[in-house]
Amino acid sequence: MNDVETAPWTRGEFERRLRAKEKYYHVNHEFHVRMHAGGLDKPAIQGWVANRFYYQVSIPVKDAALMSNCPDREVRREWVKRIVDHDGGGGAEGGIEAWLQLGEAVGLDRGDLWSHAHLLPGVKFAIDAYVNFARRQPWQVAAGSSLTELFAPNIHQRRLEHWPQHYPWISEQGYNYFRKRLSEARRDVVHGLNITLDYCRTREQQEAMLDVLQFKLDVLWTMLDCMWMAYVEHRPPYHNVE
Ligand code: AHQ
Repeated sequence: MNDVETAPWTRGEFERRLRAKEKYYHVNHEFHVRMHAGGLDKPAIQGWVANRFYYQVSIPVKDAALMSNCPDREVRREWVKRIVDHDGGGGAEGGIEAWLQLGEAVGLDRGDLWSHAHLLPGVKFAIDAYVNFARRQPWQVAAGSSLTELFAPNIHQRRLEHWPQHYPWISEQGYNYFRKRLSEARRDVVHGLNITLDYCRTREQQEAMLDVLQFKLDVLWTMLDCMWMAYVEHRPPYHNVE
């Protein structure tokens, strides 16, 4: 292979290629497109909130798994903020509590969420694959897999803009989580992107990290495929089995 095909990309070119994956972000999944256009009924919104709760409670476990592989105190002092953002602490209730309030805002009980009674098998498999990936991979690679959040502020903004007009039955308290993530996601990706750009020195590492980001994009997309089948097609697993 010639040098152009093996030389590492510049830092800027590598970041551009990471960001170019935005087109695969789950904001473009038909489930979200329909959600933001007001095309989902209440059970579908409730199903999404209940299934995403498993993602929300899995994130701090994923971040703790990453930290357990990270010997760098400076990185851990920054990365630990993600765990506190979700679990709460230091006087703050945290994102899991905010998501429970989103659950109540869409008409679910806290017990409905904590029991994971609505959790679809395929959603669980996709999220567990993400947590197990973070357990097994070098911490820098696991950090790179969080970079789907490069694209997250846009999706939180869309919910804040479109839900009130399309779903007036959702009470205002439900929006606190999305507002909270607007600033937290922006802070997190600065740290995660710098780790990723510093770590990927060779072309091989850079190309492997693009595949890692695609894996995480696939996790998010697959979650919504399962929810589409269950809540739009009304074909949840075993729907045709007596
Ligand atoms: O609420 C989200 C969140 O806390 C995180 C953490 C981060 C990670 O470590 O992978 N990713 C993420 C995401 C959150 N919300 C999703 C959404 O659509 O509301 C987006 C998701 C992500 O972009 O990975």
